[in-house]
Amino acid sequence: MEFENITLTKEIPIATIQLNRPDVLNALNHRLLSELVFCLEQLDSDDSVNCVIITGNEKAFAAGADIKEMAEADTIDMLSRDSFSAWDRIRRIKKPVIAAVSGFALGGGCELAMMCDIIIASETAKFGQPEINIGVMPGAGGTQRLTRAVGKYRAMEMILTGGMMSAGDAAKSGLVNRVFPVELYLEEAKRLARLIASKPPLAVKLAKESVLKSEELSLKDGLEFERKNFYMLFSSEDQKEGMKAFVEKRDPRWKGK
Ligand code: DAK
Repeated sequence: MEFENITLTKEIPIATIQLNRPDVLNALNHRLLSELVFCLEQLDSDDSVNCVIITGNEKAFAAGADIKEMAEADTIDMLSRDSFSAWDRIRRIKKPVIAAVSGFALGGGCELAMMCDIIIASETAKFGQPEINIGVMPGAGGTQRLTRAVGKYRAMEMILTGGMMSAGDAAKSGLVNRVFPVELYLEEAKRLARLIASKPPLAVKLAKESVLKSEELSLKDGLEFERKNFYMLFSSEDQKEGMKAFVEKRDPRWKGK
């Protein structure tokens, strides 16, 4: 697939996908989302890549779904476009994905960042769900993920007023892992990606899967799910290698098996 709206840079063992529609603040049109999903799925099955970053540019991570593309749509158009399948496929990516956010992360842009596993922000990042201002409401997880991240009261205010949250407040509220000056946020996201990429890939994937399950399962069911993934890793070569390396006081050599 030829990419028109994203760029992919591999710095093995990490890869960075840059959303690339700067003239419209990276508004997420159908084509961009298709390219993003295609690229993420390719990277998910690429053994040389262990961690992925999604980023935008300094001014915008993404200012939401492309309003011009949706403006004339009716319910049947929205249903038949089936654009939710792209979002569902992003949710199924097994490798860790870091959002490196600067500038606007609004509507679908905020929802995309929240679908990532870790959010690193620049000091200029602004998060919001402004759909209320254009006559709708969040549709790609905003009411659920924002509420889980920042709590009911902050999420309710943001979603009902369409107001934006600064990077600093997002970090205080638990929506953002860390905030850096704008010249450093992408490099810091890469540093974190390289650290995660240096860990045993199978354990990383199963740990990610287990953490995500905590959003869906009761504590009892989540603990059982975690236990099964934990047991499963004892049939991996990396478990033998990791524990042997510890005993032999040397660095482990991961195989991802
Ligand atoms: N869509 C299309 N174009 C956009 C855009 C957007 N979301 N956001 C900005 N642009 C375009 C502007 O139209 C302008 O284009 P030109 O007029 O130059 O051609 C250019 O980007 C620069 O924007 P501004 O001139 O407005 O720049 P400012 O710095 O003055 O303002 C702003 C920046 C971010 C405050 C403003 O652009 C703004 O309010 N943008 C809209 C933000 C917004 O309402 N976002 C939510 C969109 S609704 C779904 C899943 C998800 C969704 C929908 C369906 N399914 C699975 C079915 C999500 C919905 C949304 O995200």
